Amino acid sequence: CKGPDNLLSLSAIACKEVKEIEDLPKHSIGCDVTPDSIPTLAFPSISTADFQFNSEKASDIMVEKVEEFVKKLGNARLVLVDLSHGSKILSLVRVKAAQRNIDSKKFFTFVGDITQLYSQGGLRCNVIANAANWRLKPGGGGVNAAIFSAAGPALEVATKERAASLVPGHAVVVPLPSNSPLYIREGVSHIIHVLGPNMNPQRPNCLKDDYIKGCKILRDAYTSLFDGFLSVLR
Ligand code: AR6
Repeated sequence: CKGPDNLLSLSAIACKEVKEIEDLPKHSIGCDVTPDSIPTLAFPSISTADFQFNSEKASDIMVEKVEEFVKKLGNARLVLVDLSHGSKILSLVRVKAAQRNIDSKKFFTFVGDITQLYSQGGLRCNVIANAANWRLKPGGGGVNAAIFSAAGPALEVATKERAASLVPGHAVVVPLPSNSPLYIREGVSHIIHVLGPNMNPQRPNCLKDDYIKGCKILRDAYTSLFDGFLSVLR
């Protein structure tokens, strides 16, 4: 913190800020201080809102899969995103990731809209995941509606070129055309659509509380999502 006298108070303030950032707990919100160039996958919690999958079970599976994949990431990182500070899934995952000593530079949580991570949150993510529906159609609410709406018609066209539909437990990587607002504004180059298990009787392929099948499908969904991200890195 040494420097010319006239800069002393400024550098003291800067040092205090750095200290406060260093003091942030692991897996806390606001870890947006790392450089923009790090390849990053931002993903929502698959199946835990509209698809009504149990959050405790989902957080166990997510953290288990994150632990498996962080070893394969090189300098890349994974970020779990949700809209609110009160998010139950974010709290559960933070605790479980810390218990397993997962490197908080490689995996952390972030509060924000997944379609505005750079413009509103300062967090650059070149790949974002979508909790999709089996038809790979826009709308329907949740993160799917937000991503299709923010990406514009270019995403629907690009998605159709890659796949007509998705089976639960699978993901499809879609390169985002450079004229998409999400590419231009947020720097997103790929969307990975993932279809998780559904426990909501109002939605297709409901598993009717069969958590044996459901847990397997959710594991497969995260494997397929993270494999998709690794394929983008290659
Ligand atoms: N940014 C960040 N996180 C979000 C956003 C957003 N804009 N919107 C929702 N979340 P959901 P699912 C969080 O319901 O349970 C759709 O209708 C949300 O708080 O989007 O897999 C599709 O068409 C939750 O933590 O996905 C499918 O039919 C997480 O994203 C169905 O929902 C996932 O919530 C998929 O249901």
